Amino acid sequence: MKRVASIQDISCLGRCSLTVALPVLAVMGVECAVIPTAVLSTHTIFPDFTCRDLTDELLPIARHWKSQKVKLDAICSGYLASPAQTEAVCRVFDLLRSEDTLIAVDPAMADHGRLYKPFSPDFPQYMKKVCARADVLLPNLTEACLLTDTPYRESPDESFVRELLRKLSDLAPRVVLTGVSFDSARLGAMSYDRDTGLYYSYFNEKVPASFHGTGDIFTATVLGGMMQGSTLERSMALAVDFTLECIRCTCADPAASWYGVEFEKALPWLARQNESAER
Ligand code: PXL
Repeated sequence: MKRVASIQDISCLGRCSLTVALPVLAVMGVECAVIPTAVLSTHTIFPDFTCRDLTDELLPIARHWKSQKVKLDAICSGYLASPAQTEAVCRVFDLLRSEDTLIAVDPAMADHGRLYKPFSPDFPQYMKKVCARADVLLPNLTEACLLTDTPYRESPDESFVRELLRKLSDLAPRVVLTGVSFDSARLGAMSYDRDTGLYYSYFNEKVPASFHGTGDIFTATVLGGMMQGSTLERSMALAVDFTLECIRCTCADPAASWYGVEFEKALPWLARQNESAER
């Protein structure tokens, strides 16, 4: 069985980060070890959330695993609570990776043109160093603009997105941009491989609703797909389809946007994809 380590926070309420990565990877038949970066009462979109930063625990956990000769097929980082934590995560990658460990980074720090509340404007400079360790980098459009010092555009055209992907590939050899849409009917993702120079895009239906935590679901699904032996491109297509499935399951509830998508209802769909992949 493949084993990945997921480095991100536990938001106790609001379906995101570890509380979605764990079930998604479990359904995909992948063991998910965790290095929690912080414990928050809720994700940071709720007002007055509490946060206990766990920066001091990250390296001790990694050193203990190293002493136990733990083998990791992948290490994936997501939401990090502070600049100091970005440096600790770089050291965790260096300590725990072996030659065939895939490093995936979701620079979960911004959306809809803005940094998340807790971060100061210089945070992307710190996050860039984490991204530079990645084999696969998975930002959304806002994060991609911040990482490449590109002014944010709400409705980018294809040439803008291609140029953004190319700039991102200065940080990591394979990049996947999420939340790509060139018209009102379709939404998906676009990738670029620096070594082959190939772009790939995959779209599905665009549902006119926005939910918190969908990026975390997308990243966990891409990682799960790759651990199942699929290519990055196939894993990305699966992640687009699964994220849409989660959104479809959620649309009926008008109060859902802060509580994250009702991915629990879509997990059986994801499990069925494993069966067809095995056949
Ligand atoms: O979904 C990204 C995310 C993860 N963790 C926390 C967040 C967010 C986005 O706001 O606040 C704590």
